[in-house]
Amino acid sequence: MQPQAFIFDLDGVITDTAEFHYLAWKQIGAELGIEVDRKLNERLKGVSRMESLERVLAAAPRPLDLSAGEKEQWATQKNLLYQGLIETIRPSDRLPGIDELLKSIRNADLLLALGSASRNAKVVLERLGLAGAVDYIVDAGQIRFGKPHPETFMNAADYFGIPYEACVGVEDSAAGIEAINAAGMFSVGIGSPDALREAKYLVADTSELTLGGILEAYRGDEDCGSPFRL
Ligand code: B16
Ligand code: MG
Repeated sequence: MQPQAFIFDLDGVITDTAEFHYLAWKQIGAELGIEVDRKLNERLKGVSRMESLERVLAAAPRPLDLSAGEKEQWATQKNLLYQGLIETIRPSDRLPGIDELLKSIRNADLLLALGSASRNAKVVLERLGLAGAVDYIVDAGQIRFGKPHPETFMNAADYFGIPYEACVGVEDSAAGIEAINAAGMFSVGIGSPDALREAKYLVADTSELTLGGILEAYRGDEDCGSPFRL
């Protein structure tokens, strides 16, 4: 089978907003007396704002007994910091290789969707000058179960009306790869084998992504059903 659609994550795949999320959580952590390091940050990638806050709070040296209202305030505070950081985003902030990959997907007449957990996804895509580049944007506000649940990716395939196994999902987070695999789609990971060991096809960074490479791996996965790694 040939894939019919690509579903891209945004943060850490199309642009490096993953770093901005990290900086914002690091600052919130500092205010709460919690160290947010890169190891903890790996576990915040791809998961919702509130779930990220819960994971940060779970790393506190002593339990912090915050009310639901206080948690809301910290999450809002983090989002304000994040929104300040993404104001500078412009088209030149698209990650290496992404323009070429999006163009190849278009030229091959395949469908394109954005499957991000971020409620800021639309704004970021607009600032990158890519709002018109995708056929569909999954609305994170409408998703009941965030990644690693497959709903985000299934939502895009259902919108297109195509089978899940005809979709390729592209992700930088362990939660996202788990979600793609759980949907029965072909998972492409960007990052380290340590963090993304479940990816069916793995590259170290976006500059290594090519449509030809992904299609070859997709067909190889169909033929032998075993994971393909670069
Ligand atoms: P927001 P993605 C995710 O985006 C981020 O990876 C994750 O760190 C963030 O907590 C989540 O979006 C929610 O973002 O606070 O902007 O709604 O990687 O799924 O594109
Ligand atoms: Mg991501």
